[in-house]
Amino acid sequence: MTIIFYDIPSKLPGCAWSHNTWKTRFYLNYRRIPYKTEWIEYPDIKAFSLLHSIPPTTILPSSSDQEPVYTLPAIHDPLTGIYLADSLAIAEYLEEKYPESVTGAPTVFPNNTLGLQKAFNNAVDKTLVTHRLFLISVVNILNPSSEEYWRRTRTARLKVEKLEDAIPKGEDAEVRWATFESELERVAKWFLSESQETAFKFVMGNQPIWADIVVAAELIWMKLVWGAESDQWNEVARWDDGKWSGLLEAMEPYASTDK
Ligand SMILES: N[C@@H](CCC(=O)N[C@@H](CS)C(=O)NCC(=O)O)C(=O)O
Repeated sequence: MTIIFYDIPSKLPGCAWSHNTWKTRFYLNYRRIPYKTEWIEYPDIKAFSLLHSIPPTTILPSSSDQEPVYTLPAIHDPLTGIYLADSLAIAEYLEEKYPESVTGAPTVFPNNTLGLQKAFNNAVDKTLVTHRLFLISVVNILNPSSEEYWRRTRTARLKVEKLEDAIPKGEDAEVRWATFESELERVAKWFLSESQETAFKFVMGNQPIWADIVVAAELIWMKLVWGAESDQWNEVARWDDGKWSGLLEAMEPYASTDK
C-alpha cells in the first residue's frame, strides 16, 4: 500500500511548506504509512478536485467571490480507490484503514480523544491568526503559477491593492506581534507544563497526538517561510521557555520529505 499524497510545491529544497499539508506529512511519517508525494500548483487544485469528485473543504464568507475553496492536502488510496481532502478527514480515514496493527505506529487519537482533539484543532485555528499577515512573504517561495494565483486571490481577500500593503508595519506591526506572542502563550498552556513532565514536549506526554501535529505544522510553516536564521523565527523559538523550538525538534524525526 502506497498512499498518494497531494501537496503544493515551493522553491524550497524539500518543496513542502504549507501548514495544512504539513499536518498530513507529519501524520504519514509518524504513522509510518508509505506514501508518494505528487505536487499540484495552486491554480490546478480546483480542476484536480473536480476530476476526482473531491468536494471543497472551505467556504470563505468574507471573500469577494464567496466561492467554496478546493484545497490540499488531499490523498488517494489505490487500495480502496478513494480520493479525500481535508487534513483531519484524511487522518480519520487513515486511522481506520491503517491502524497500529497494520503500520506498527500508534494512533494519534488515543483513548477516544478524537472529539476533544477536533476541539483543540479548532481552537488552535481560531487562536493563531495574527501571524498570518507576517507570513505574506510566503508568496516569494512559490513557483510562478502559484505565486500569481496567490497574489490575485489574497489581494482580493485582504482587500488591498498590492499584497505587500497588507504586511503590518510600524506601530501596527508591534501591536500585532505582541498579540501573536500572547496567542502562542495561550496555546502553550494547553500542553503539559515543564513541572508536570520535564522530559516531554507533547500535549499528552511522550508521544505526539493530532494536537501536536497541528501546532508543529504551524511552527514548521513559520520556520520555513521566515527562515531558520530569521529574527522572527528566533524570537518565536525563545518564547514560552523554548517550547516551540522544542516541539519542532521533537517532531523532527517525522519531518522528512520524499523530495
Ligand atoms: N481545512 C483544510 C484547509 C486546507 C487549506 O486551506 N489548504 C490551502 C493550502 S494551505 C489550499 O489548498 N488553498 C487553496 C486556495 O486557496 O485556493 C485542511 O485542514 O486540509
